[in-house]
Amino acid sequence: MNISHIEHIGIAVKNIDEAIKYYQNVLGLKCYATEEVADQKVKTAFFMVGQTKIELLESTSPEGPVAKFIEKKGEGIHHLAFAVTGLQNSLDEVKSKNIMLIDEKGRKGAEGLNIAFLHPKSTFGVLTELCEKP
Ligand code: CMX
Repeated sequence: MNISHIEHIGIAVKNIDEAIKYYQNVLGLKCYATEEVADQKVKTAFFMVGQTKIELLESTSPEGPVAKFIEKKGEGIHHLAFAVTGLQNSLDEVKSKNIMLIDEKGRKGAEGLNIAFLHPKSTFGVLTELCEKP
């Protein structure tokens, strides 16, 4: 596994517009992009902090993973994403170590990254994402 840095921290919110105001007006961070990821049923907003991003996530459907997470656990940190080189090799390695994968192969995520998730039941309760620039 070759992790270079924390690519982003995903935070589940009920209302992304209200949350953006907090990050901008209170923390003084700049929202540099927003994007809807239809596949994941989320609207996202991004803030850069050093080389790490904060990704706000609002569900676009009551059936989406973020809506289900908020229903169960409330708003808060939803996932941790690591930047890797060699996404498929990393997934193969993780699988060989008996960690449960949600995605066996990379797929397109926000900002055009190739992404894959590891199941929180295998990763000490933290939904873990591996990302690679295409
Ligand atoms: N962090 C930690 N635990 C989580 C979790 C999360 N984000 N989401 C779910 N869980 C836990 C639940 O609490 C539950 O635990 P218990 O069995 O102890 O109650 C267990 O995982 C199963 O949860 P569930 O509500 O039954 O949900 P599902 O099994 O249907 O799905 C998961 C869970 C993680 C497989 C699903 O949310 C998933 O595939 N996530 C990956 C995709 C995703 O989250 N996309 C949104 C972000 C997209 C982006 O960043 O672009």
